[in-house]
Amino acid sequence: MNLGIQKVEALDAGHFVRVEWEDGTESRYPCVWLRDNCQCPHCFLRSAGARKLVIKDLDVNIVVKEVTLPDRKKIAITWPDEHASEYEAEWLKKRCFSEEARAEVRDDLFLPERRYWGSDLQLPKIPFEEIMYNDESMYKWLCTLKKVGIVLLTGAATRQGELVKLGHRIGFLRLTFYGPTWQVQDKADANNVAYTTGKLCFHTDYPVLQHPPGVQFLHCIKQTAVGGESELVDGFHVSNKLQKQNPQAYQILSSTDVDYTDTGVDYCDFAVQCKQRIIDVDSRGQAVRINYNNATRDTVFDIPAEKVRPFYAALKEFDDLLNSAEHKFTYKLKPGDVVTFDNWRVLHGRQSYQSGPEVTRHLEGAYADWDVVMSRLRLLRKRVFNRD
Ligand code: OGA
Ligand code: NM2
Ligand code: ZN
Ligand code: ZN
Repeated sequence: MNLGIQKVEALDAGHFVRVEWEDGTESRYPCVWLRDNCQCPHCFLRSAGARKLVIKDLDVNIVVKEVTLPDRKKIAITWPDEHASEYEAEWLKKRCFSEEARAEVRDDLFLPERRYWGSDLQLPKIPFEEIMYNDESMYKWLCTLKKVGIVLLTGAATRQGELVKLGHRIGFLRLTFYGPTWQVQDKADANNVAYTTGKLCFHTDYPVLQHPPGVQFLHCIKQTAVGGESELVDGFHVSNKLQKQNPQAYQILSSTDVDYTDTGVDYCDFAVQCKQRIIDVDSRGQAVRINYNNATRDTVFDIPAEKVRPFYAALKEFDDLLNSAEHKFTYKLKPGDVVTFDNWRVLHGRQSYQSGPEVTRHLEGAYADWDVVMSRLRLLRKRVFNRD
């Protein structure tokens, strides 16, 4: 849809430019924004797609001297200092300031659509091989990961190193103190509760990091005969429920700074500390990240004593909802399965299993950042479907 422009004029004593499109609709652009976004080589470095103009040189009260329509595909502006700018119709259209146009661009850039689920989850599955060789499958994987929060990749080789390949396919993995990838198995003197045969209650990984990993991969290399089942729950769905059922608990969990701690040696030695809200919300109060790992929640608790019991009561309400049969999805990983999930949204756990002299269960794990995953998704959309 390459809509042309039929008319352009200055409004508001030159503080706005009004564009009338060929279909009769209009867009209004503040002049300070137009001047700031001049696309000429003096103001903009095309090779980097980045602004050269600095704020010091921007007059926030600037008005246009003249605006013209050289042809239906662009407008031209002359500024009071005779600087000349041109803006293409398509470029302007995408940057229209109307509520609807901004919502459309926002949705396109960040894919905020969520499909909530409970125990009825139809676990999305894609063969691991397809992801490695087919861009369309890769795109579908990442879109589903964003929308549903979980995708199972099936049929991977049952050896270490497959997640490194997956990481190369996306771009790169997130290195943490537990290494570029990490081995989930029963270990002597475990430096993390995950490296035992014990039950893991619902948690998100690594809330002790200021920017917890956005995406987690768990590759099943070996699975034990009895126990070791995986559990999953949609943390955003449950947060919404909590907000409705118990607004006070939601308020406490979304505002209380909880201390997390993790000390030990792995990739290198570490002594990590962080404060996180268990339910992180955006400016509109919508949950955008769950930060909850009961194992690494610190004994230090930096809140006034009288707020402590109400906090625990709120946490128990949330934990009960997470564990309700209606919300919990249970399955058992098979060797060759790679579960990929949104670690900011989906809480995961595992049932305990028998310990013994032999390693009977082995997962290789890795993390990626949402920035890297979303970047790959946008590039795939552009290359595979020729759209941006
Ligand atoms: C972990 C974890 C799940 C499992 O290592 O953080 O949650 O099934 N593991 O062992
Ligand atoms: N592991 C699995 O928050 C956490 O401690 C998550 C991280 C050890 C890499 C566990
Ligand atoms: Zn310029
Ligand atoms: Zn975990």
